[in-house]
Amino acid sequence: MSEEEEERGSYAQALQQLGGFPSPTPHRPLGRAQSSPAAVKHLFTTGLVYDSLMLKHQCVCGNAHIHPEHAGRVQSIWSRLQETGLLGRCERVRGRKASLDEIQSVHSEFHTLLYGTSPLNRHKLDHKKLLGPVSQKMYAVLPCGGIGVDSDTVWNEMHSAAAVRMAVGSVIELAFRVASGELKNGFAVVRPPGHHAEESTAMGFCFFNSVAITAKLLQQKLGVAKILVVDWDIHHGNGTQQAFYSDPNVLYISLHRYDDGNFFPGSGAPEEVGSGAGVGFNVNIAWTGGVEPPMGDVEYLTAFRSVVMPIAQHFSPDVVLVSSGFDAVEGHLSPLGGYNVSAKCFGQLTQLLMGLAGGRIVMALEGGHDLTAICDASEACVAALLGDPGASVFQWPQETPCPKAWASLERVIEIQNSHWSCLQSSSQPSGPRGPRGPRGQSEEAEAVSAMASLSVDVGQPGSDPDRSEPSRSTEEPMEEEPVL
Ligand code: Q9C
Ligand code: ZN
Repeated sequence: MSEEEEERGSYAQALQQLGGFPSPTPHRPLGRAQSSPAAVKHLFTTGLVYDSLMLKHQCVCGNAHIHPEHAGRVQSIWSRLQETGLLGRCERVRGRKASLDEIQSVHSEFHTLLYGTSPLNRHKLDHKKLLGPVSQKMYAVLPCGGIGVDSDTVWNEMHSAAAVRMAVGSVIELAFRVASGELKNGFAVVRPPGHHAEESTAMGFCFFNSVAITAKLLQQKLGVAKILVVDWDIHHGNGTQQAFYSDPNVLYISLHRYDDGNFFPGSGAPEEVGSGAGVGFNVNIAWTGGVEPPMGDVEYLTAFRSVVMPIAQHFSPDVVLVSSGFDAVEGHLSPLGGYNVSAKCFGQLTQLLMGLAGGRIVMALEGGHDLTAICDASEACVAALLGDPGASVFQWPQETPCPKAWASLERVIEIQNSHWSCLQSSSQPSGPRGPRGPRGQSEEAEAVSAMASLSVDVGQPGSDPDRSEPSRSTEEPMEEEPVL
């Protein structure tokens, strides 16, 4: 069977297995169960996907030290999940290479062919589509001796196409199984990352936008109505924002280091709220103010409490996709990071998101290169997905965010509260505001009221006929209690 035939076959099989959305009960993949009745037991648990084909995307210079997005990243994470016993408690999902058609749900045909084909399979394609040796036209020779779009975004003419398609297809497979109710949730250990990849641009380690492609296919093939994409990689996901900028059915919420546009990739201003029907469905929590002090757990948890969760609950998604970069985790220094979020905090953020969409959450690795940090964070997130309470039952932080974080949050609230009535106006004069935090309550009472503020005014799923539309501040009265 040719590669393309193989893909069509597995895709048809996937569609057959998945049926409609949402599935009322978890179900098993019929094809596989029929062909080997005594074999695998499929459990309604966390799915994990990983394939060693992704290891082959490597600069031909052979020096992993000068290319931080290297194969050891996913290898280390996979080993950690094995060693800790987490892998054994999960369902392993088989990855596959995304088809060129699937990739074109987000990317242009030329971009798809340029990065989705290798010299060995390119001859099978219509020659009118590719004009001459693309490598000479599109890639630069790098100082290291390899080739690539830039020193970050390296290309291996023999192996990269298969690897980047495997990364995309792995996220698709996992997400379809979660969206259809076959799996509880999932984590994709994939590389290269994708959230910087735009329709026709590869950049920042990224060629194909796995999460954006997956969201498009969930819409087109499974009819998923509302998708939330949370992007907590330290960099703004310019490609994902672009893919859904005018789409009110995909809410993109990114938390990223912005520094007034001076941090890579430079996009992600809080004023970028979407266009047309999509106005209000793009939320940029754009940290500004450098790294003195660095943003950390308190800042990220406060952002979730005051912005991410209220908007997400109001939106009431059917599926949550997480662009799960771990380069905000402590251990990543400027210029590739600079923040101090703990691995455990990402487990807590995962717990919070699991309260959305009936728990249908699929996380896909994006950036992060400190091996200890990305292993610790992946472990914390997978443990959370499995429902491990551990010592980490979720608790809101007692401290208050640093002044620069406070200012960044006030800015996004000020901009987004005309679209989301669940956001509190931060400029109203009632009560003490600012970095000293809310009211003068005891720590315990504060934690309780913070939890309560999350469940207030978000409505029950299905109870609000207008819930997927951003509301106008003029339509509803201001809230009396400050959220921050
Ligand atoms: N001279 C991810 O984390 N570095 N990508 C730019 C500019 C780009 C990070 C340096 C870092 C990209 C997925
Ligand atoms: Zn990043």
